Amino acid sequence: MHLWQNPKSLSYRKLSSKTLLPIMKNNNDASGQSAQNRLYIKRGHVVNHDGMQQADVYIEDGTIRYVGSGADFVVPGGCRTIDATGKMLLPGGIDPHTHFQLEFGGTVSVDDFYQGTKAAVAGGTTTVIDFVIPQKGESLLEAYDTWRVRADSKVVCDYGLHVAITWWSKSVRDEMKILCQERGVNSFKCFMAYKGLFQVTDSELYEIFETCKELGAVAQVHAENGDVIAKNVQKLLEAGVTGPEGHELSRTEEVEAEAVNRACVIAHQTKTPLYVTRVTSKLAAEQVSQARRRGLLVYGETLASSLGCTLTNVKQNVLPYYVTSPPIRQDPETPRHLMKFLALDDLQTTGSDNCTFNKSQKELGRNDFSKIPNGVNGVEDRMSVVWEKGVQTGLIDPQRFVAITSTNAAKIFNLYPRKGRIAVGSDADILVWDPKEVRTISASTHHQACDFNIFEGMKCHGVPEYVIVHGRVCLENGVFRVAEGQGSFLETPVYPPFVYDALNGITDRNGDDKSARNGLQALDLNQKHDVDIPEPYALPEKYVPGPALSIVSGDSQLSTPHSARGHRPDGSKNMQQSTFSISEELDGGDKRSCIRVKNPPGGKSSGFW
Ligand code: URQ
Ligand code: ZN
Repeated sequence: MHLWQNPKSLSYRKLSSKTLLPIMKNNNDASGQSAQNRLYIKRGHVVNHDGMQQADVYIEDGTIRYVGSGADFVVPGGCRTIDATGKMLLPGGIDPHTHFQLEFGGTVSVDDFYQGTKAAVAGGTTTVIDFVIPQKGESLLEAYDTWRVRADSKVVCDYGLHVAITWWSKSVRDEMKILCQERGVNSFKCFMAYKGLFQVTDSELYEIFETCKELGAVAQVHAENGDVIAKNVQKLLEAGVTGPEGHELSRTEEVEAEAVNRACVIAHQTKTPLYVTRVTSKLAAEQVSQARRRGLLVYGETLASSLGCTLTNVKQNVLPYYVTSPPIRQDPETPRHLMKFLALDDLQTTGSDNCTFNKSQKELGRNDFSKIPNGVNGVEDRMSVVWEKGVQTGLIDPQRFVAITSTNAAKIFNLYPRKGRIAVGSDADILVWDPKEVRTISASTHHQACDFNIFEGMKCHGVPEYVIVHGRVCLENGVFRVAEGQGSFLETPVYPPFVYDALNGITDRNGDDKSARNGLQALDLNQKHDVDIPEPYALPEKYVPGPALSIVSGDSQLSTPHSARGHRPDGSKNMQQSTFSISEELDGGDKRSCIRVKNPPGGKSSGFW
């Protein structure tokens, strides 16, 4: 039995490759929140990646049980109600790229799994995917156990794990198979940089990608040319350039773009779906765009740091605090270009790569920029930064915001529709989002553990008024209610349909045409001064509830909506019909654990029957 597999944590049931929905531990945990297991959010503007609808949402035992106009729903007793009039309801953010408590550069990143996930929740992110990074020569399974022990007792929201492949051998290949088939891992990252530390060769990349394809896993890359960087660092230091400006000089945009293209070619040669992490420059984003447009199955991620910052006006004395790889760029146009690539679906996801170090730790590179620990904050700031740079500028609408901050990551890493959607049967990870509220980002108020914030002073529209995690109100008007360990490890099953169906030329699970550009603006990438950018999206003035939202299609594992039962076929309301919810086991069992009858026409219910 592994370190973390004590009875308290999780009972793993073998995941069939068909199982879409990760298995979660029950919700009656230590946080004391299970008493409040019913929540009704009324009159909100529900936004999913593929539609917006004014509707009420009912949550019970951490799962969404009803989405609809409310006309056919009687709020059960003991239920808390939140009035979301004038606010949006968004799926909780999913950050596919964090590094909590990472040993790196001779030190350890200061956000651990408690502080880091607490900061995530504070900013509206309710699921994170962190990286197991074994040292060269270290067993992947042992490294995985180490991360589980660090995380399971601390996380305040659900989390998954990618695994980095920092060296290559038959034993690594064998352990990848175990990780996929028995540990709930479905993605592996290769570093093309950090020569001598994490970097692998092209032929190793080729074989690792082949193994990912055989396992139904997603191959990821950190794309920079590590050999060129090593030479540049040596040359800069020898020329006496030891300050932090040497970091970006040693790894310019073309050093990133070359590696992105090389990774796309190797993935195409091995017919492996590829996820390019943290694209930071226009040149690199163009490589992803061109690869996708020539039919390669490549997904691109960019970061809050690249969307919200440039080095243009950063003073020399604070430059070390902005050191991350690939670098935050000099070009002031970069944030807008990257947001346009997201608007055009040339890039699909936004992450944070939250790997925070305090100023004192960054001083380790005082006399040699290559010794500055790489990494910056972002896990708490991402949602507001993306809203400000995307929706507030008119480049994307709220649906696209949901896609790039939540749904696309859920689909690529096979957490959808349990995560990344507001629909019956999905986890109740929901934000009551105020698009008009403005907040100023600052290290003096953030929840990240670091003593510096790269977005210091940035004003952002778009603030979570409530953050609901598994049906628990964890953040309410700035007041936090979280408990260490209330989150769970999320198994990410192999063969994500969104990826592997597409690889086999099938449209994705929802029947969306892979090339569908729903909700996207038709922007001209090269037009310098966009003249026809629409006004920023604004909520309709009048509240006109629409019909119930479409239920997640085709998955019998999700509970059926009661509203369908509240009316006769001719649509008239059946007044004899009691209003009830079915608490069905979401793992697809056809048994009904209970039918709760609430306030039937004859009076109070006795509870279950
Ligand atoms: O490179 C990574 O992803 C890790 C080591 C975090 N640091 C960074 O600069 N991105
Ligand atoms: Zn990273």
